[in-house]
Amino acid sequence: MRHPSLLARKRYGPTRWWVALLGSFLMVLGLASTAAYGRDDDRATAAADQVLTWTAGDPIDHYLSAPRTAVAGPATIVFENSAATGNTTGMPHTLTFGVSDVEFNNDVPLNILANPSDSEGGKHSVEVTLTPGRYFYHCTIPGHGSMQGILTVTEDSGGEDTTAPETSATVDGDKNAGGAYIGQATVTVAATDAGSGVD
Ligand SMILES: [Cu+2]
Repeated sequence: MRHPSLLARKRYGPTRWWVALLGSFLMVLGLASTAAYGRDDDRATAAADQVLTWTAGDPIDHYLSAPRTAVAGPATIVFENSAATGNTTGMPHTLTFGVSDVEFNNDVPLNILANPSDSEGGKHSVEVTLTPGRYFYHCTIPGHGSMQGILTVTEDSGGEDTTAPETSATVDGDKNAGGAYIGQATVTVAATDAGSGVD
């Protein structure tokens, strides 16, 4: 976890000088904050690790579980129709993505047939690349027409950090009766960002 904080401590002479310098410090701080936005490599990698799992069992009118949403990019699709997911009858099912309806994404020709006694024990994994939009999936076994649903895929934001860092600037020194600093004053600026840290 990156947890840097920008901490600057400087001493300046005449009051009017450090006021100008404080301004330039805050400008630099602002630029650094902007640089801290943008893609976070750790989270971009995490998106490639997404695993989407469908399960099926004895019912012929619905999957036992199915994801509703996913993030665009690489994904591992797991379809399990096994004794472990409650299949006691040996009923086969498919997880099939539609590729012919213009209303939906047609770029992933997924078609997995699984049953508890197949070579994989009913649990299959396939690597795919999803694009933003909606995928229609269904089971193609005759009589299983109600086994269907929609997977909605959203744009990968890349873990973009849209929250600005928290910044502060404090002045420390002796003041006169009018509140103006006398002689030297110390300016401390700091910035923290709980999300991506501060560069
Ligand atoms: Cu089925």
